[in-house]
Parts: sequence; C-alpha cells; structure tokens
Amino acid sequence: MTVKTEHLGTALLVTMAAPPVNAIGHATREGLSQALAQAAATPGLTRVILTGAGRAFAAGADAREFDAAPVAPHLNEICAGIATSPVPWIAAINGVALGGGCELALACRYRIAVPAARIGLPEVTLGVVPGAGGTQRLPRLIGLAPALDLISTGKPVTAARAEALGLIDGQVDDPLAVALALDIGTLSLATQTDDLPNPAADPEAVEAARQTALRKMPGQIAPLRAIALVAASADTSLAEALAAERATFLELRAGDQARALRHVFFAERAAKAPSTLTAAPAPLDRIAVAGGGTMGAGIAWAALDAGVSVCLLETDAEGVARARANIDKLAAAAAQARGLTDASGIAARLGRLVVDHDPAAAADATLAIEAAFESLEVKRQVFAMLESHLQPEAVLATNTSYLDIDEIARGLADPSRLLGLHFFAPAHIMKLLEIVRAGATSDRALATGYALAARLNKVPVVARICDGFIGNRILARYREAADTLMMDGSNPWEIDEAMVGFGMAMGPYEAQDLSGLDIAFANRRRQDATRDPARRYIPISDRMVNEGRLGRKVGVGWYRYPGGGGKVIDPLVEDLAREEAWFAGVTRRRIDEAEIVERLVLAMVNEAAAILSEGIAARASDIDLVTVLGYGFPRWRGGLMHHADSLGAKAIVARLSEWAQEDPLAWTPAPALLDAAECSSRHMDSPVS
Ligand code: T1G
Repeated sequence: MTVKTEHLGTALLVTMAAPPVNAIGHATREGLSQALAQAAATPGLTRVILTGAGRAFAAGADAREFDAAPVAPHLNEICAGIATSPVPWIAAINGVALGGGCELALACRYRIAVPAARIGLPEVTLGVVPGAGGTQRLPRLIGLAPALDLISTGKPVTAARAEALGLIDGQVDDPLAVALALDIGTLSLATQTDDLPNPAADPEAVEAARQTALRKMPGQIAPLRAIALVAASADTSLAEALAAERATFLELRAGDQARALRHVFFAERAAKAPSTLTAAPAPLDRIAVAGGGTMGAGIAWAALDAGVSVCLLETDAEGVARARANIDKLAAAAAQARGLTDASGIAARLGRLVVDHDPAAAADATLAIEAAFESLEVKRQVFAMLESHLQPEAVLATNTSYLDIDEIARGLADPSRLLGLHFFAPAHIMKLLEIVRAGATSDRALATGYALAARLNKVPVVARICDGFIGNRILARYREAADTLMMDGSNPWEIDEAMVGFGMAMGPYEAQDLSGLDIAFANRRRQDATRDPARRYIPISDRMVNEGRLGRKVGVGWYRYPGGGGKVIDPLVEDLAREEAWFAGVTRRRIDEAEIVERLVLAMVNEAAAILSEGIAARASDIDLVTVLGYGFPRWRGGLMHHADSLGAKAIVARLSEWAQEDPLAWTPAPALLDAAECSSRHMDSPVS
C-alpha cells in the first residue's frame, strides 16, 4: 500500500508511503483517490490530514512514468478533489514537497511544515510545467511575481521562506500534532485556494521572468511556457487556466527536451557504486590533500564543506601561506555567496583544517589526494612522500587531468592503492568527479572513490586510462575540429556563436581563453612524439601561444580583454588563421553555422563512440554526465550521447563517412557507431532511464 489511511478521532490521516521519497506514481494516485472517497463517505469528519512517511512529504509525480501514456486517476483530478472537498484537507509537510507534492499541498485548505522542509515546483528542470494546478494555485496564494520566480526557475524554497511568502501557514516541529489540534475556527477561516481571487496582473514581472529565462535557460521551452501559464492566472478563469496547464504539461511531457532532462536526472542517480563492488571503502573522516593551489584548495574546501577533516600539505612555509590564502578566499566566497553568514559555519569548517608542510601532519589520513603540478616527476615525488608518511592502508589518489596514472603507479611500492580522482575547476562547485581506474587499482581504492563522491555530493563517472580519460579526450577532439574549421575558413567568434546557439554554455574559444591556451599547448607538446604524422595538424593554437596570447589571464588570447573586462573580437586572430592557411596551402571557404555545429558535435560523438568501443567509459549515459556536468553541454539535450541517439547512428555514420573521404584519420566512424548503425539501433548502449 503506498497510501495508508487511519481514523484519529474526527480526523482522517492519509499517509503517502512510497519509499524512498514518496514519488507520486499510479499506485499513490489510486490510494489518494480512494482516500478522497473515504473522506467523503465518513460522517463527522472535521479534517483530512495529508502527510508523507519517511523523510519526504512527496517528491512529485513519478517521472519514471513519463515515457508512458498517462494513466488515471490523474494528479490534477486528485488536487481538484482535495480543493473542492467539503471536509478541509490539511497538508502536514514532514519533508520535501516538490512538484506534484507541492501541488497536493496547494490544493489543501491549510499547510504546515517542519522547518527543514523544502517546498517548490521544479518541473521546468525536467522539461515540463506543473501539471496539477501549480501554475494557478500558487499565484493565487502568494501573488504573481513570487510565483513566477519559483515556477520559472524551479528552485525550491525553505520552510521559512515559504512561510514568509504565504505558501504555508506555519512552521512547526510536529505538523501532525498541530494539524490534529488545529481548532475548527482557525481552519474554517482559512480560504480554500480555489476560492481565492485571480492574482493582480504584473506585466513587468512577467517580462522580467521571461528575460531571465531566456538568459539563464536559453533554448529551453518549459520555463517560457510556465511563465505564460502563470501570467494567465491573472485574467483567466480557474477552470479554463487549469485545462490549459494540463494540456501544456501533457504536450511537453512527450517532448524531446523533457525526455532529455529526465535521462540526465536518472543518469545522475544511477551514477553510484555498482552492486558488484563489494569492497569496503576507507573511512573518510580525515583526508590529506597534497598541493594547496587552486585545485587543491578547492578539493580541500569541498571536503571541509562536507564535514571531513583535511590536512592540506604544501612543500614549504611559503606554500603553506599561499594555500592558507586560497582557503581563506574560498571561505569568504562561501560566507558571501552561499549564505554561510554565520561565522560559526565558517569557523567549523576551518576548525577541521590543518595546513602544513610537514608530511607527518597527514600521517593519520585514510585518503590522500595529490593536486600538485602536472608533471610526472613531481607527482612521483609527492607519492613517494605520501607513501612513506601515511599508513599502508591509506588510499592514494591523483587529480591529474592528463598524465598516465599507470606511469605514476609504477613508482609506488603498492600500486593497488592508487586511483585517479579528477575534479573539475572550481572543485568545490563542479559536481562531476571522474574516477580513473588504473590497471592496478584495487576494489577498495575504487570503492573509496565512490564513497568520497557520495560524501562530497559529486556525480562519479568511472573512466579507464587513456589520454584525457573521458572528458578531456572529447574536449581535445572538439578543439581539434574547431581549429580545423578555423583553418578552413571560419574564425573563433563564428564558431563560439554557433556552439552557444546549439546550447553550449560557452564556445570553445572563449572557454579556452578562460582556462589558458598554454594547458592544451603543453598537452600537444607531450603528444608530439606519438602523434600520427599523417594526421592533419593545425598550428594556429601553437602560433597563438608562441605569440604570448595565453588567454584571459594575460589579457589576450582568442579574444582581447581590454582592462580585464569582457571579450572583444580581435581581427588579428583571423589574420593569423589566414596566414597559417596560406602557409599550409589551404584554400579557405565560407563555413555556415549549421556546418560548424554539425562538424563539432559529430567530432565529439565519434570520439565518444571510440571511448565506448575501447571500454574507457562503461556506458553512454556516463558520457552524457561528463559532457553535461563537466563541459557545458546543454542538459536539455540530454548529454552528448543522448543527443546522438536523437540524430540516429545511421545518419551520423553517413555524414562521417562523407567527411572521411576527405580526411579518413579525422572522420572514420568509430566501431560503436558502425555497430549501432548496422543494427539500426538508436542507442550505442542501453540508456539508463
Ligand atoms: N520520480 C521518480 N523517481 C524519483 C523522483 C521522481 N520525481 N524523485 C526522486 N526519485 C528517486 C531517485 O531517482 C532515486 O532513485 C531516489 O528517488 C532518491 O532520490 C504533476 C509533473 C526529492 C530532493 O523534480 O529533486 O511533479 O536512485 O537520490 O538526494 O506537476 O530526488 O534510489 O533508484 O535524488 O535525497 C517534480 C525530483 C516531478 C523532484 C530527494 N519533482 N527529485 O533527493 O534522493 S514532475 C522533482 C529530487 C511533477 C507535477 C509534475 C530529489 C529529492 P534510486 P535522490 P535525494
């Protein structure tokens, strides 16, 4: 039974019990429908109290049902039944009340929540709009402008904020007890949401919400449709507006963007240690981070934020001072940006930190993460130091982005304790964690990587060893394809604009200006000895570095940054490209936006398919997580491989094969793509969702 009912005096208690978070699936809807009938058939009831079992009130509609046709009873009908019930319903919100869970509460006559509850309508993050009354009942309850903000951004609010908005009537430690004891007078004074008047129109707020959605959620349909529905609450009858809401929900639910966003949602939740990994992880109460630079300090802060004690090691007193300064910057930013205004919050984190240059200070660490300079020699020295000072059972990890971890492991007495933990800058914010399993990595070390990801609330993706693992290998191919387009006739700003239009958070050239052109330059030099001499090599990026154009950090890269401000197109870059093309005997041509996007996306898809074929990534959905969470690929396209599925392997192979005629080394389709095309399956492996 996913809905339990119990008579308590003149109250009927209705409890949603669908662990772990009371997602509202068909069984729950049936149970709620029966509870409505039971309440109507029970004489003398003064109230119905709706609550959730466990840690959630209700996490919203069960998104796993969205790939199938809707099955009655529908949640909007249940909410309408609650809203028109002669016996008042009280929402005793015991935990998260999201999406349909919030809509059930909105349909109730009265709402009380525990202080820890988070309440909201995150439907747009799944590519849909609230479909059970939220776009109409919320603005009636709290006003149009605040409702626009909650619904168009999908961000939940705390119980305190919900109370301030008028979304709930109060915060109480024991909502059930208060609901039972609520005097009938108070209850009868509460206005049924559906009886509230239309909210006042607010065209300025509507336009502001639209502009924000266009800026912050470009390309996404649901936010704009949600805004239109909320705007209509001001001048449309409830019945008409609810019908329009339902129709919009059903339309978007079946659309590509909702399918893509659901795919990422479930892929994120599937990214956890496989049940076959039975080894116990190392305890994670006290870890060491070797290297207090930007990455090391970010990793340390992520651990401190998660309640872990950290020994941040540097090489000398100066290094300690630099590391401490980096930590202080992160602490100040956290205090400001993330509401950690209470000094105790910061002090508690810093109280768990030791910064030292004496390795003995890390002797009791059970995991050490090396975040030193990207040099094999330096890393080997760091691990020799760690190995000699930490307990033999301590797990060792390197944050290297590119180096061969097997090579690093060869310097260890016990290579089984080493794995890669590739964080993404800024390490305390980016959710992606590439866990790199080297040849000798033990199950215990791997399990420790997963445990750290869970503790730091990161999304783990396991990669095997190759140059760049999953993300940076795809990035290198993406950039090579972009440079090739530049050589053949395009320029950085056309390419960036095309890819932002596709949905990338930032174009490849602006992104490289941010990270610094010298990083990719160093990687190309490292690959010089092994690069296939027959492969077309584009020298423009090297030319830029050799001319000191390293990116934003020096004020000039692919763009200029006058006064350290925003990017400005620099025609000199196009001149450099023309000159290099002339040296190479390339006849440049006009390349339109569509070809830019197609070539860059398919270059990434083909590289990703090779990564799958080689077993570097275990499944396509992992590559989706890497591209969305680490490289700005549009989440509403579901990630690189989900997007590739939407294009179809046959079409991709046909296009790649056409280009391979001009340049086989760059464009020959990977085996996984050929296999998918041959069996005309759309998926390069079984999708997660
Ligand atoms: N549907 C199906 N499964 C869900 C789910 C949902 N809405 N929410 C969570 N799960 C599963 C999740 O996949 C995982 O499964 C387990 O529950 C624990 O989740 C009509 C149309 C509630 C804040 O967008 O934000 O209502 O991996 O690991 O970190 O207008 O889950 O254990 O097999 O995330 O404690 C709107 C989505 C739906 C909320 C809990 N609701 N969920 O976080 O646990 S659309 C949402 C969350 C809707 C109506 C519309 C979070 C959480 P497994 P978890 P958590």
